[in-house]
Amino acid sequence: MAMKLFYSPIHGFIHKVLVVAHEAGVWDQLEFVPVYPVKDGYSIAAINPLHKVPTLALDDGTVLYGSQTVVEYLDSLSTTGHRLYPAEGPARWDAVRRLALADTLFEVTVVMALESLEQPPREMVFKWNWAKVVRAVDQMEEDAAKGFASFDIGQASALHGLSYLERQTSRGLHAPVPEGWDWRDGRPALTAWWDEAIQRPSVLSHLNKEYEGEESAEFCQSKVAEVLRAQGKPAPDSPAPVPVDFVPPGN
Ligand SMILES: N[C@@H](CCC(=O)N[C@@H](CS)C(=O)NCC(=O)O)C(=O)O
Repeated sequence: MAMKLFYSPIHGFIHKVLVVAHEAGVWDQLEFVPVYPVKDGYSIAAINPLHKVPTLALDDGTVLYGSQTVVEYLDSLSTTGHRLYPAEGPARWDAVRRLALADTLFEVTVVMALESLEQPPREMVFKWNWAKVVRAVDQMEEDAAKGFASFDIGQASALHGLSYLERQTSRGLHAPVPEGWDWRDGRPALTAWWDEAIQRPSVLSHLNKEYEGEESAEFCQSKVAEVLRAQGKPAPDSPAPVPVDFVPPGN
C-alpha cells in the first residue's frame, strides 16, 4: 500500500476523505490508521504539528494534512476519469466555495461539541456558532435547489458536514440550539439531494459500518514510527503510546 491515512473511524459519520478515495478509485492504495485525537496515546504530532486528522502519509515520508489538501491530492490520483475538483472556471469556484461552506459548518460544530463538555457550557460559544450553522444549511438548501451537474468535492464535503452536524444535534447541544432540531426541516431540496447522495458506493463503503481493523494506540504509534523512518528520522520499533495535547472531561 502506498499511503497511510490517519483518520477517525466514527460510526454514522460520512468521511469526506473516504468518499473522495473511493470516488477516485484509490481506496485500495490506502492503509487505514485509526486515530482518536482526544484519547490519550494517539498523538500524531510527530508527523503533523497540528495533531489533527485526517493526515495522509506517502511512502516516501511526505505528509499531507488539512483535509482540503488530502482530498485534492487523492482526487489528483483519480483513475476513474471523473474528477471531483472540476477544471478551472465557474464550476470549480462554485464547488470549492461549497467545500469551504461545509467544512466550516463541520468546524464550528466541532467547536460546539467540545464546548458542550465544559461545565457549564458558555452560551456565547453556541450563539456565535449556531447562527453560522443555520445560515450555512440554508445556503446548502439554495444550492441543492439549483441542482448539480455531477458529484463534486462540494457535495462530498456537504455529506461530511451534515452527517457530523446531525450526530451532534441528535445528542443535544446547548441553547440557543433547539432540542430535536433536524437540518431536514424546511429544506426539501437538500433532503432529496441527501437521500440520493447517500446511496453512492463511496458513502456505502463506510457509513454505519463498524471499523474492523486494528485500532490500538500502539498500532497508531507504530505507523507514525514508519513515517518517521521514511523521513530518515530515528524511531523505535515498538513505540509506546504518546499522550495527546488535550483529553476532554469524561474521555
Ligand atoms: N481544518 C482541519 C480540521 C480537521 C479537524 O477538525 N480534525 C479534528 C477532528 S476531531 C481533530 O483532529 N481534532 C484534534 C485536535 O484538534 O486536537 C481539516 O479540515 O483537516
